[in-house]
Amino acid sequence: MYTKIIITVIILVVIVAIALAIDWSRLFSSSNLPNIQEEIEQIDPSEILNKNQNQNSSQDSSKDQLINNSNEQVKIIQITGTNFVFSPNEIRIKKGDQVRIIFTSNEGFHDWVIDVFNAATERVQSGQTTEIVFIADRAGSFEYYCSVGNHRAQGMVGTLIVEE
Ligand SMILES: [Cu+2]
Repeated sequence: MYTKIIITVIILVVIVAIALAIDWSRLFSSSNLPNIQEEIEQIDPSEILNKNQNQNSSQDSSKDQLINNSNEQVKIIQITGTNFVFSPNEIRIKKGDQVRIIFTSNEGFHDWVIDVFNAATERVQSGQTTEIVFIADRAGSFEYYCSVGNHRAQGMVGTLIVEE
């Protein structure tokens, strides 16, 4: 009677040991490595997305801070570009103004660049609009231009006048 119970227990222990051994071999077998890699790949894009979102939100908040910290008004200036003219080609603002350039291409591939304030929009195709914000912290008369191809040489320029 006792020997039967002992034999049964031994058999059960052996079965459990075999089951554990199979699980361990699965864990360390190379066949599971692709699954692990898939999990890593599935996680990484979302982490990157989150990082991008964080960067975007921090950029947005820094822009908001710029706007909030400035006592001057935000000057919203709409500019259009065609081949090869800016309209308007003269803009007057006050020193310290925060400037929001809203640039639309009505014809061709263009951008809006002003070196002295280190400001440049994206390059946009006809029908597209882009914008950029900067602070005009220097008085003077400065040229803005389109940096695409030879557009600047073809006269795609204008003057930003920053008054004291
Ligand atoms: Cu251009």
